[in-house]
Amino acid sequence: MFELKKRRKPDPNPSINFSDDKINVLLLGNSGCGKSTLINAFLGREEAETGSGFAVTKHIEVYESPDLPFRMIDTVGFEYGLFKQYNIKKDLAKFSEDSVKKRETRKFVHVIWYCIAGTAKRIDLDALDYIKSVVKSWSGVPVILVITKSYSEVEMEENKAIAHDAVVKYNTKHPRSPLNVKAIIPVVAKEYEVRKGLIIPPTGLDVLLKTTNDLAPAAKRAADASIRKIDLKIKHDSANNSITASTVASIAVGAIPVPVPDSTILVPIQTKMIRDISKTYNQQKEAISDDVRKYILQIGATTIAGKTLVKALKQIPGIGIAASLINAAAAGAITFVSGKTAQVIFEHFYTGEWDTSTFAIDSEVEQIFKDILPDITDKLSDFLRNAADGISASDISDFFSGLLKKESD
Ligand SMILES: Nc1nc2c(ncn2[C@@H]2O[C@H](COP(=O)(O)OP(=O)(O)OP(=O)(O)O)[C@@H](O)[C@H]2O)c(=O)[nH]1
Ligand SMILES: [Mg+2]
Repeated sequence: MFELKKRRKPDPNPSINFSDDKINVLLLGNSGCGKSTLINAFLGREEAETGSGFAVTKHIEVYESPDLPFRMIDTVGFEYGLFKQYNIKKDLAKFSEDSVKKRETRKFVHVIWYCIAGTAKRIDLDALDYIKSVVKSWSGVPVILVITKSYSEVEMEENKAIAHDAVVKYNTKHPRSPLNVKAIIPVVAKEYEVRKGLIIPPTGLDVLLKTTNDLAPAAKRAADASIRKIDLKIKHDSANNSITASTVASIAVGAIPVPVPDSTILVPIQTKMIRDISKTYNQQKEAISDDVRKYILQIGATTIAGKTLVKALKQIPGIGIAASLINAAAAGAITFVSGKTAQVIFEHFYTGEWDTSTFAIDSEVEQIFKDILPDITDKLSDFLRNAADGISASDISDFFSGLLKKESD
């Protein structure tokens, strides 16, 4: 929608960078499989609570140490019982959403360690599917299957084979959203006493560390790209909300019968809208934002003053709606197009695709406005032409908000 005629090359180095120096590993797995124990092993201290019996870890928690190249995010283990699972999903969704909205780089998920107890001999990869739907940055995030409590060498091989077969089966079943399993690594996080005099020492931690480290650069790039996409969608939707609210307000104002439709009555509404949009894209402090706003208001006012839009709408054959509603629709259209123009400009400034220092405000604002306007007036004309006689201002408002809903689907 709203394709601009003039295409510019995107900047290969977008200005937004989300990740910091460390990557974050999300640990998932059944309760009691040893996630927190594994974390303590890497930290070199007993920081995460561990234990037997009931589920021990109660909250999502981020652990780090200056000596480690990654942070570890401990989670509540899966348990049988849907209520608990629902809570995990909700908590993870919130955790992940905050990471993007609040730029909490400690919470971005770069790599997943999906832990399976070496004694389990079965593996439920569907649990990962379930998590996939809530972890925002998930799009091909690399997964390492960590087989914990791998005390027996015989079982170790057996478990690796079980895990391998499960992944192949899963990916055959889900060809469009395969799991990006990069390695299957058996570990013993803490020494294990089989019997007096027979102690299994920690193993596999070095392999897990190196494998995770090797994945870091690509994982970081992938996470950055997907987070950038999510961030932009949040901003785009928020700008759309400002546009809808202001369009609805303009329609209400435009429907008041006055002899001549006057653009000045729309100025306060549009000013606030454009300010809000510039703020959404963090552009409110940029000197250019004031000028962009002025030019948009000016071109909007000229369009109304020219009355070409009102005339065009009145000339729709067979249209039987009141003149005040035509004015309302025109007012809505101008505010809508003004908002979209602001959104296009500030969004491109935000992503770094357009450079503010070379942006020729006077000509470009007008060009973008004029690129968007015909598409909207065409759709509006179609809508009015097909509208029933009893159409009201709120139907016109619904038409405009419907355009934005279609866009986000
Ligand atoms: N000796 C030994 N014990 C382990 C190992 N891994 C886990 N355990 C034991 O298994 C039990 C459960 O471990 P936790 O680390 O608490 O398991 P968790 O996955 O964090 O469990 P939840 O927090 O309930 O999800 C504890 O008693 C641990 O001491 C290991 O490598 N060696
Ligand atoms: Mg735990």
